Amino acid sequence: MLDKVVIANRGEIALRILRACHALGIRTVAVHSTADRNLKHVAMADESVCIGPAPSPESYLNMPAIIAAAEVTDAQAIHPGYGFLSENADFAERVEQSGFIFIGPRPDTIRLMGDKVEAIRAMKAAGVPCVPGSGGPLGDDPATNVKIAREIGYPVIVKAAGGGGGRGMRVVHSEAALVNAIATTKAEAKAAFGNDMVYMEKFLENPRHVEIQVLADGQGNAIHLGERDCSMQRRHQKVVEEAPAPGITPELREQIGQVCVEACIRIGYRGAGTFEFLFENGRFYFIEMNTRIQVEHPVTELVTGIDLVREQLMIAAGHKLSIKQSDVVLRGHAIECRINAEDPDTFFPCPGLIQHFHAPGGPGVRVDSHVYEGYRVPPNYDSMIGKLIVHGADRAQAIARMRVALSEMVIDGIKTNIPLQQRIMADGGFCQGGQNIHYLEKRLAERKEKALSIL
Ligand code: MV4
Repeated sequence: MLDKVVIANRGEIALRILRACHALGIRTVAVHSTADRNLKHVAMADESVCIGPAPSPESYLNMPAIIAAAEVTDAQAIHPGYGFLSENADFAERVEQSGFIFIGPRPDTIRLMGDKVEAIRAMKAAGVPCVPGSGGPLGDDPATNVKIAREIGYPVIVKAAGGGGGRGMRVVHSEAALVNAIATTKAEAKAAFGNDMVYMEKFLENPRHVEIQVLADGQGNAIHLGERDCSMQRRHQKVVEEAPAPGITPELREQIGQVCVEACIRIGYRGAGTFEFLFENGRFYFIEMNTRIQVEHPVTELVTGIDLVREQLMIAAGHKLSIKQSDVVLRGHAIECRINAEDPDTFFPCPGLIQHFHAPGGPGVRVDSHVYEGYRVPPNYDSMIGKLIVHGADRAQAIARMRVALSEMVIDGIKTNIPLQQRIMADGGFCQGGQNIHYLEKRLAERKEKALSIL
């Protein structure tokens, strides 16, 4: 087993990684910015190293500082968590070149998935169903691009190869707007990602976001852990996630899951990974692959009973997968509400001092959070301060447990989105299940209209 791991992240995921390490008897090194000296996992880690000032580029994105921390503490491996350097192929490469284990896929795999055109090409070749599209980068000839769009059929979406997660894309509804839209998207992509390559897909108007979790050992073995529905989102930020996805039959799950497993084996995938799909009219369309542990991984853990971070550590230590596909049995239903330090109506971030904190509890309730009474949420980072995750025998019980848990949770001193989560758990459309990616934003827009008409 590994004997010492550097946790190259902060907040709840740093604490989550620390817990998985300690449960395996692995010692931990917390690396943190000057603003994060009081993080819970820093106090709990065997060792800690300050790697720079508050701004992320100088601390959590500072590759030499993180690798130096691994050197001075004589650690063996680096866990990048999510965000920050987690999907940076150059970082993974530098970690390996410095003689450490990067807890994640091989650098080449990260690089492949970071180029969305190449990722789609590889997945299509591996038999994964993709959105009808250009099947490669768009060239400079307007007539050719007009022809491609005609064949796909409007509306189409132009996406940056270097984008992902909703950055660098533009919907085009008519031929008149196409050539300009491609030029604008290319210019934006060049400025944002230093890469002006763009591609085209059929724009799916009302899809759900359904993703498949996989584990692979890079030694020829891979399994899938079913799906998560992440359609409840606002501005590409997920708000609520759940597993399983409402309405996905066991047959459909096994079919798409097996396709993902075969793709993992084909590309020699190693570690935890997520295949992101749009799901519309009963069909899956691959859009991107995430090569990291994801924020919403706990809903999969609760329905499968598998500790995903433990598995990441075991795979990084060189073990073969110990779980067979037939061992993976989904039980009940899990829901995660992201808890953000933000105004529940305006979504404006609200950092500050937490004066009172009470975590909910009871059967099937899990709180993944680093915050505590007296903790000051710094203004420098993402506003997510924790996740409330519940498990129930079925979706109705999970919702009931989430309502109780949200009502028990006390975070005083700062504004949080708990009131928003309570409204979602009371919403008829959410309770029905299976809403598409536009549902939450539509409901929020309606609510805003009503508030304005009163004033
Ligand atoms: C799409 C799409 C419709 N059709 N691609 C947004 C995030 C990025 N991962 C891909 N995204 C989308 N790609 C086609 N061909 C709609 C979205 C999209 C979306 C996807 C998942 C979750 C939320 C979303 C919100 C808006 C748009």
